[in-house]
Amino acid sequence: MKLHHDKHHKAYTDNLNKAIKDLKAALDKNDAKAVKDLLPVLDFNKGGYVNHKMFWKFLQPRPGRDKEGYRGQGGVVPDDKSPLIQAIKKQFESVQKFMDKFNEIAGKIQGSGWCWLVYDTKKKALAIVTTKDQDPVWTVYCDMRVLFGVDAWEHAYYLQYKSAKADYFKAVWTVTNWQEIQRRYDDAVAGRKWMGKGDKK
Ligand code: MN3
Repeated sequence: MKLHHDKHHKAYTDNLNKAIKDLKAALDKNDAKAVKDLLPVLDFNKGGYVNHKMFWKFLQPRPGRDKEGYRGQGGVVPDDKSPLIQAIKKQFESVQKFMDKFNEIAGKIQGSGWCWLVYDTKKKALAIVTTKDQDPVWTVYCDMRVLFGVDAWEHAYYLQYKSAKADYFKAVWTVTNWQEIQRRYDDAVAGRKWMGKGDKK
């Protein structure tokens, strides 16, 4: 996870900054071809940047102190008083069944992509959706607000889990930051806007 953050996330950030700089230069020079070539690069790295920025907030150390001395609320599911948990139970029967369904859908992603728990603002319901590569949810599903998501790129799990993708998805739930999902759910249901569509600063 640390390598994932330090190396891959830094690459998206650096590449995004470079693409913005190059695009500005190409626009200054009126170089239409360069602008056209840079737009997908910009999109990809922008998606990688925002998706990962959310992803780190979705994870937290477990309550017991870990190797590096961190302690958090990772994996601690809120109690039944939580409106989020009530919504999950209403729709998926139990938290476990929800997690199983999420892992099942995530496991079906072919190649690179992300699996997301979202709030459908039209249907006023939860949903599990996937996006490919680094596409952010709101560029594909404009009525959906992101509550939680898991990086299903191979670089997210190969170091620790090799090809055991299913084990990685299961392990994510042991460090999931449910408080963050709850906060996002409350904001989405109340219709409170976030900065930059998908993420709150
Ligand atoms: Mn990644």
